[in-house]
Amino acid sequence: MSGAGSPTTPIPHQPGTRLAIVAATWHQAVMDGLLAGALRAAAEAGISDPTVVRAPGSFELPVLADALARDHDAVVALGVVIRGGTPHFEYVCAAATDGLTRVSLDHGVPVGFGLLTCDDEQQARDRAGLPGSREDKGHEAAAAALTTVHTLAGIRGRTPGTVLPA
Ligand code: DLZ
Repeated sequence: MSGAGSPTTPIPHQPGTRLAIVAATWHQAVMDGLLAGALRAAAEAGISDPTVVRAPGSFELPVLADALARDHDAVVALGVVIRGGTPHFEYVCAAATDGLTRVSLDHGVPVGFGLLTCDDEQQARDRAGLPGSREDKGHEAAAAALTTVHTLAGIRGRTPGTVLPA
């Protein structure tokens, strides 16, 4: 998937938002970049103390996201899976993706999808928000979750007949 065309809209200022970040631990340097990007997005929204929880691997992201979605307004899930020589990659990526989608819909809570599924370590570094990276997927995932919190609040609290701003 190309990163071209990503939005440049600012993250809404919403300091009271209960934000949780769940981050896997495989591929530490890349994970450090993703986590730093997500925390920067939180700070841009005025959130200074998000909950941060570590998962052993990306496969465990959904169960932890599920627990966090019960008492947070948004969850950001971060992980890196690198393709190996067996079909294991497909299973871990599919389980994490399906599980996170289910958490979001079951709880009605936005889950930022910051799971990198890459052919090699270099592809992951290019997307990790590290010095020299082309993209910053941790920031992107947190920005998407926080923007969606704002949109959902507008939908759920709106006066019938009003048109939400674009
Ligand atoms: C087992 C495994 C492998 C081979 N690769 C990765 C990876 O690249 N990224 C990641 O986040 N986790 C990996 N794991 C661990 C699984 O996600 C999971 O933690 C274990 O299978 C234990 O349930």
